Amino acid sequence: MTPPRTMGQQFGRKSWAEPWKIKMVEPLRLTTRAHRERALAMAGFNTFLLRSEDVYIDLLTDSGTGAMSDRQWAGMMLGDEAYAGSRNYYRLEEAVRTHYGYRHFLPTHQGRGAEHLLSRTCIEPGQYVPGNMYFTTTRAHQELAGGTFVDVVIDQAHDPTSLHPFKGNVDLDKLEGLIRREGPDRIAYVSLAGTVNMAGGQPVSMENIRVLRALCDRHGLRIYLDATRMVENAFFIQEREPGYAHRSVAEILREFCEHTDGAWMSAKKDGLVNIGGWLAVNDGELFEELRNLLVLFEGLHTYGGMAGRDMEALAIGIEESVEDAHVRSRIGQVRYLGELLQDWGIPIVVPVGGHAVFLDGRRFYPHLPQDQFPAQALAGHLYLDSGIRAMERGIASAGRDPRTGDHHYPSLELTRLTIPRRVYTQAHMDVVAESVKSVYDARQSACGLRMVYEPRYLRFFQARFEPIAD
Ligand code: P61
Repeated sequence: MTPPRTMGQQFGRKSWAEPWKIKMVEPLRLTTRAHRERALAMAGFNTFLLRSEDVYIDLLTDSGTGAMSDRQWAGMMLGDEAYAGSRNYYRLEEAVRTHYGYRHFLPTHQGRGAEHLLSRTCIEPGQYVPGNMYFTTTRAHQELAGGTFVDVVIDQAHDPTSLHPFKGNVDLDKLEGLIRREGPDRIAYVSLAGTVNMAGGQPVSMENIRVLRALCDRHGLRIYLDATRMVENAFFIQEREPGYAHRSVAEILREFCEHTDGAWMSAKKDGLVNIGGWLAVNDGELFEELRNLLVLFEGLHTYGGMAGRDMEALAIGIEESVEDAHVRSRIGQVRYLGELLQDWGIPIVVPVGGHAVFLDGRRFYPHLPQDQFPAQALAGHLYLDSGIRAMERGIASAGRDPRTGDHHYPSLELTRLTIPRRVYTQAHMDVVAESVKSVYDARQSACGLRMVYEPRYLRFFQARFEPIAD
C-alpha cells in the first residue's frame, strides 16, 4: 500500500499554508439528516431562510463572514464613537486613498447603500447602464433609479466551460454598438465590477480597462467600479497578465483604479470586516451631492452608517487585504476545493474564480428544466446531505424583467460554494468536496422545485419553494 501523502506531494508541488495561525475558535454544530429535513422544509427550501445554528459548514456567502485579525480586534477597542469627526473616519479615508486612490471618500453602511446613492445621482430615468454582467443589488438600484442595465460582458463569461483567463472583460464591440445605437447621452455610465460575482468570480484584465478607458474618453463616459472584490482581481492580473508577475497586488490595485472615475465597495468581502462599505469619486461636484444625500439615507458623512470601531477595523482590514501572501492563500484555498471537484468530474465553472466554487446546475441536473430551479434544488440537496449551506445563483436570483414581468432566464444556472476569508481549513474543504460528490452520485433521482412565495424585490432572499414530487 502506498503511504498517505501530503496535498502538496499529491499535486507535485511544495505544500503551502495560510500566513496566520488560529487564536480563537467557534464550535460547529453537526445535525442529523432528520433534523435537516425539518429545518429545510421550515425554510421553504431556501438556504437564506435557514437558521445558522442548523448549518454545519456555512458557504452561503463570503460577505461579512470572514475572520478579523488580532490587529483588527485591537483596533475595535480604539473606536471613537463621536457623532462627528471620528478619528477612525480619518484613518479609513486615508486607507482608501492610499490603496484605491480616489480623491473624495464617503463611508456607507454596506455596498448597496453606496449603490443606491450612485444610482440616484448618476442615472436619469430612461438611461442605459452598461456593465460586465449584472449583480442583483447593483441592477436593482439602477432600475429603481429609472435606468436599464445592459450586459456588455464578453460571451465567454456566459459559458461555464470557457477557459478564458479574464472572463470578466467588457466586450468593447457590444459597448460601442450600444453607444452608437443610443448615443452617449443616453448612457449613464459604465458599471464595471472587478471580479464578476455572477460569472463565477472572474477577473477583468488591465488591458481591458485600459482600452475601455480610451473608448469611454472618446465618448465622454464615466466608469464607476464595483471594487467589492477588486483585490482578488488584482491577484489574477499578477498571476495571468504579461508584465505583472513582479508587481505587488497593492500596486496593481492602484493602477487599475486609476483608470476609473470612482468606485464603491461592499467592505464585507475583500475588506475583511463584518459590516461596512464606501463610495469614492474624483469629481468634486458629484461628491458634494453624494455627501449631501448621505445624511438623508446613511448618516453623517464622517460615519455613513458605520460605528467608529467598524471604521477602524476596516482601515486595518484594507491594509491586510492587499498583502500578497493573504490573497494568494485565500484564492489558493478556493482553488484547492475547485480542483478536487474537477478531478472527480463534477461540473463547475472554470477557471475557478476568486471567492467561490460555482457548481454548474445545468450539467449537474440536466433532467431538470430551468423553471424548476435546478441550482436552488442543488443547494437544498447539499444541505440535506451534510449540513453545508450554499447559495443559488441562477433563475431565482435573476428575478423578473421589470417591463415584461417574465422570469429572466440567465445562461448560468449555478450553485455557489462561497469561501469565507480566514475561517475554514483544508479539512473543511475536503468534507465539502466529499458531500458534493455524494450529491452528484445521487443526481439522477433529484427532483426540482416550484416557487410558492415570491417577494417583489430581490426575490431569492425570501422566496419559498416546494419540491415537485415525481
Ligand atoms: C454576496 F445573494 N454580495 O456575494 P452589500 N457588489 C458585489 C457584491 O458581491 C455585493 C454587493 C455589491 C453578497 C451579499 C449578497 O444577491 C445578493 O454589502 C459584487 O451586500 O450591500 C454583495 O453589497 C452588495 C448576497 C448581496 C446575495 C446580494 O454574498
